[in-house]
Amino acid sequence: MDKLNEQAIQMAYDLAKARYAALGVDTERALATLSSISLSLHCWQGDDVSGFETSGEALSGGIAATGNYPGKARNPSELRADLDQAYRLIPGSHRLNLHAIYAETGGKKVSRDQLQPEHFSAWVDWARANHHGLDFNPTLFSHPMAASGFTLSSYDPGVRRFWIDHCVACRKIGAYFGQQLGTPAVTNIWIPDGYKDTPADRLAPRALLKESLDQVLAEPIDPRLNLDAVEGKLFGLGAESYTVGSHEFYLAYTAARNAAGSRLLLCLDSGHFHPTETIADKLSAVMLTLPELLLHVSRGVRWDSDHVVIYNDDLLAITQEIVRGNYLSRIHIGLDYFDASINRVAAWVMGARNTLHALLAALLEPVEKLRVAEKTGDFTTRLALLEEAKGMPSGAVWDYYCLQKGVPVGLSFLDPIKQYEAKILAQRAI
Ligand code: RNT
Ligand code: ZN
Repeated sequence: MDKLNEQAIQMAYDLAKARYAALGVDTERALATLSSISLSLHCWQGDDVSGFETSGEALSGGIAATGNYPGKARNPSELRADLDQAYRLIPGSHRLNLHAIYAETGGKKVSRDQLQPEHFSAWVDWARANHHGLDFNPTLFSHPMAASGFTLSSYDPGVRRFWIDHCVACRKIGAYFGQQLGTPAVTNIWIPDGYKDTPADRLAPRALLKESLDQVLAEPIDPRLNLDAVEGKLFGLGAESYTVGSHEFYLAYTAARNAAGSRLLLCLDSGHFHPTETIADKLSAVMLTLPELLLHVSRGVRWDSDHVVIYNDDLLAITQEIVRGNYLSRIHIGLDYFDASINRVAAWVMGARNTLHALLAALLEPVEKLRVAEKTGDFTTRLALLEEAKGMPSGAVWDYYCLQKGVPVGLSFLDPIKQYEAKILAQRAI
């Protein structure tokens, strides 16, 4: 970045700052808040949800990464190098979200119900050195024990036992992350269980799931080390007619557990509802009762397709709700998509930058003025303010933020990615 551009960015920011000040919005305060937000980047964007298990089962569970862009990470050090490259281009300090299949077992086959903290010690060393908090997920798919399409809700007690033990092992690994890194891990359980066709019994698998979850969560863990979350869903590929772990199931389950004094987060994935249904309106509905939430920010196109998160109205509606509701300290924000048709590092960077930019736009809203207009019944002013906000120069504030944080401004984030692709990714055999 040459001097002239820096000056131009500074000048554009100064003008933007004055425009926002006229609306009663303090850009410096917005930037300070933005700087305190840590997104959890999903490790699985880097290798199409493959993981490093020696058996290397194909991706299952009704999710799919499509595309065959060259250069996917083939081992933990490649994945970490790709992540390092991504984090260098994202302003701020951010977390990493790991899945159990990213364990490093030194070439030894370790059954998922036997996973130990030591199998993640290299991730912890890397996270510590780079100031990333870690989050975690048991992997209840891509495995022979999930071949029937059922895991924690299977009619087979042996299958349930295996997955309960896996989830228990994962909570301990989450606590180890929290203890090693001084920031609690959010350990999120998502199961693929469901039927392709109309079930005769919708209740029995849910009763089994409830029983299994009760066992998984039986042992309390210090919330300063690990926080548990459960993620519902509407349908999966091959589970179009019935999903055991539906949104309502987990909403009721988390509400009941929290009411009984144990902390459990509900996870809302923005791709897990009907295509015209968005999660923005759900936040205020659940945050009155639930203490904390986990978000999986994703983008469904026609179905739960996990496209790269873009700066669109859906994303803005989510970030506006987070900011307007003052939920930043109670909502953990993670990304969740997997696109194998474009450069995978760029996919991480764009999704993260878009999410941060949308959070900034929300932080720059004239919230107080909007509230007054609404409360006094002045809906004309409310509409005018909302429309005005759309044209305000949040991009100039965003550019200045990137400059301040020492990351590329604007499209120049692509240059290092193209160089990395030519130098590193292109050398990897498919
Ligand atoms: C699947 C869920 C889940 C996964 C990851 C890989 O529909 O969204 O969060 O994407 O666990
Ligand atoms: Zn998800």
